[in-house]
Amino acid sequence: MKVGLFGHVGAGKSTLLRALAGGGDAPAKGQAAGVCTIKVPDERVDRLAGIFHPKKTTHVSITFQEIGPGEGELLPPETLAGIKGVEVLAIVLRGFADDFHPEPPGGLNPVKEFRSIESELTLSDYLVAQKRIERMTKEARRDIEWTSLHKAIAHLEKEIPLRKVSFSAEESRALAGFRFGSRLPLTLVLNVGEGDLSAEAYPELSSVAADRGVPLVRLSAKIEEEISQLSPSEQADFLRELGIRRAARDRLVRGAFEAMDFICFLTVGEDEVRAWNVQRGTNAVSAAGKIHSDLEKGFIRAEVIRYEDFLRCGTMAKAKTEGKLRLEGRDYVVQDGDILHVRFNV
Ligand SMILES: Nc1nc2c(ncn2[C@@H]2O[C@H](COP(=O)(O)OP(=O)(O)OP(=O)(O)O)[C@@H](O)[C@H]2O)c(=O)[nH]1
Ligand SMILES: [Mg+2]
Repeated sequence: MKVGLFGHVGAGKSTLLRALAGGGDAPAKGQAAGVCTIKVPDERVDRLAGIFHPKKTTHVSITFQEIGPGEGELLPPETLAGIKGVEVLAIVLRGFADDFHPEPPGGLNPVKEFRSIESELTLSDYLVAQKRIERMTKEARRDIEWTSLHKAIAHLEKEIPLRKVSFSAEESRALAGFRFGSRLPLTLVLNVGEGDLSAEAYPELSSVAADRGVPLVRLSAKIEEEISQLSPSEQADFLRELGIRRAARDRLVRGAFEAMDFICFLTVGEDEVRAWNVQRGTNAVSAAGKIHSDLEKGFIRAEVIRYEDFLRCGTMAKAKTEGKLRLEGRDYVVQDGDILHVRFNV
């Protein structure tokens, strides 16, 4: 999964990226946009690896990429190009000020900042759709792309981001090539000052996030960067001292998962213990296809056991005698924490 860190100049994107990368060098101001790939922390994978001692253990991985800045009337082409390459946007909003970074004229206003970014994305999509419609009109094309674009532009005109519009599978396919920015799932990141970590600074932003149905992560990028440079045990102590329950990395990953509506299922064995991410509602046969196309083509059944049930039983054999190992068909909807073993025949 690829997450774009997007936001206004100086919101703290690079600082956050360094925190996610666990220290090290990230691009300085004005240099090429930085990227970092991290393993999604998952205790279930670690515990299963402890039981199966596999040759290989694989976590889900997420790539974070800095995109930006997004300031001004229109998004510059290089910013748009960055947005097109990601699956989720994490919008970093500035909520801190100190001696070196004084408040801008008019004061800090993360809600306003978010609204302006949202309308930039919507406007940019509007222009793309409009241009394409003009072209299609000249060519007298009236296909599914044409009707889908009209549906899109009717909402964009009212400044409704495409994220909020439900398109049929056919319409989605017709629009996929445009990679509209306002269609991307969002997570908001409020970068607060060190003193605002415990208090709920900018409560209005919580209402806006709830209203939009997008996750909101509150953090101090600067503190998180400092934490990321400590040893794991020091990190735990420091987090406890500051009253932070989880490091930014965990919370941002969660936010991205929530925005994408992703769940994780697991596969186990002597060769590999692995976590896989799929969209909630994915059926067993599509989940099998994520592992390997042969498993989808030759799918017979999936043996499924809940992670918790397996831990309680300790072995697959015991789980079977206790009736915890189920046989499921192609249409079974995979749940978060399912351990899957696909029976197939090709
Ligand atoms: N006090 C404080 N300063 C911060 C925090 N986060 C970032 N800064 C500072 O704000 C400045 C800008 O941060 P960056 O991370 O470079 O911001 P950016 O969003 O990458 O900025 P551009 O790449 O120029 O768009 C740096 O000097 C940071 O040290 C924070 O949580 N608290
Ligand atoms: Mg930067």
